[in-house]
Amino acid sequence: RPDLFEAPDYYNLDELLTDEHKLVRDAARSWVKREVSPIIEDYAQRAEFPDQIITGLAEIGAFGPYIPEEYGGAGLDQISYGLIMQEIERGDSGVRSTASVQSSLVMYPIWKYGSEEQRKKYLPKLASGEFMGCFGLTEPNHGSNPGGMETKFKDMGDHYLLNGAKLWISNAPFADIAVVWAKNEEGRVHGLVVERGMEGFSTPETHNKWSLRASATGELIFDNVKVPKENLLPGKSGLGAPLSCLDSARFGIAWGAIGAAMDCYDTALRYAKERIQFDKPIAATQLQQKKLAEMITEITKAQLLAWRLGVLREQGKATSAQISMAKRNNVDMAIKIAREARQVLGGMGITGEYSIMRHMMNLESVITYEGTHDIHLLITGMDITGHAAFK
Ligand code: TGC
Ligand code: FAD
Repeated sequence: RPDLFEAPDYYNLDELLTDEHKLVRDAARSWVKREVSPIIEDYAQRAEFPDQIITGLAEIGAFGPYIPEEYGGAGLDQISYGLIMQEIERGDSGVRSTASVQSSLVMYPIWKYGSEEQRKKYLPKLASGEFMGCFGLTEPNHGSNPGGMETKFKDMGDHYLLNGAKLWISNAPFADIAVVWAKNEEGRVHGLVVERGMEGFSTPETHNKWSLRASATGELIFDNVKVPKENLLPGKSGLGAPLSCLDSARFGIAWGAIGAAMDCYDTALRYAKERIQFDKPIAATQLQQKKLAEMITEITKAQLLAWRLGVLREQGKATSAQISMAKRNNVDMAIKIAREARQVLGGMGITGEYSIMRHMMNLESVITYEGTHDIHLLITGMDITGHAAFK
């Protein structure tokens, strides 16, 4: 019942937002209510990505919210980007994944590290949804430790020869282009744009997911793929290049997770007020109030964290470790709220009649991708102690 959704704003955070922020957020919110919430459960049940929403995502500015307008982006600020992600993830984390990948992991590296020709060739089409992209960093043997990647390319004079494989790649099954991170003969990481149709490039879909079912996930296989030299991103090499893209995506996830938590809280609150047991609403019992009161407290703290991070990021002052803290905290907050909210609904909580169980399962991916819960803790640990415990 998406028409009933009201976003909690316990600390009057709206007062910290500009008119433009509210306009952008409200447009995304009403689009999600209209186009995503009514259909998403069905698509998740069928494990299918609803590709009819691509045009709408582009229209609400979800593809490249902060990419300059000259390249087709929406030219918005970081808080607007966060608010769009929040509203989309209120609908479904998988749909937000598609938008995160397109914006922060495909458009961002092309904008930041691409040549002017690459920007003009790809960005407007990615912003309009005419092209969809994916980002290949993770490999079968290298997830948390992407620096160990084995995918490699060789300079063949007039082209590069790419070999290797990427696993767990969002949007891979339908992507027109892939931003792929691979090592050259000296072992230096570079980004390459690989286009669908290049010989030796295939994208088999990953099936049997219990999480993020409305998002298409797959592999990227490179079997002697000839990549034109002009497809190498010339602006930056080294692991820092893909990791800086992750900063942008993790920032969006810190906001997105709030959307999923809001939807769970809102659903649980409404249900608790309506559900009568022992002749009174379960909302009148102390145990359910404890759950609901803790949910709104945690959502409010997460909102403040995200907002402040948005200000810092807009000023170019947010550190990677600050972004890690917000991603970790907010996703953990959301998954705990989803688990509690599901219990408030009793047996009804396990059905697809309500969105909570879907959010809960989706968040198992969100707490794992873009750096696991553990890795983000270790990033904070390294930041405050100076010791990298993951090495
Ligand atoms: P380390 O030696 O620490 O760093 C290598 C170079 O990178 C620099 N750097 C960063 N630069 C920009 N942003 C960051 N966040 C950075 N973190 C590190 C660093 O300064 C260094 O630069 P230089 O010039 O000295 O070479 O690297 P490490 O190999 O020890 O690894 C560090 C660690 C573990 C934190 C990193 O590898 C990591 O974050 N691992 C997690 C992997 C991960 O998050 N993968 C995500 C894959 S994409 C995805 O999941 C998409 S999900 C779909 C969706 O978004 O919806
Ligand atoms: P591993 O790295 O093998 O970790 C397994 C466990 O060990 C985790 O609990 C981890 O925290 C722990 N661990 C690892 N190292 C340490 C350590 N040093 N100390 C303590 N504990 C440790 N990747 C992409 O490149 N592009 C995508 O679009 C993308 N989309 C994804 C979509 C989905 C649905 C999923 C599930 C994943 C996606 N990923 C993507 C991959 C994702 O980023 C990785 O799954 C994630 O980085 C973790 O890697 P792993 O799965 O190999 O786990």
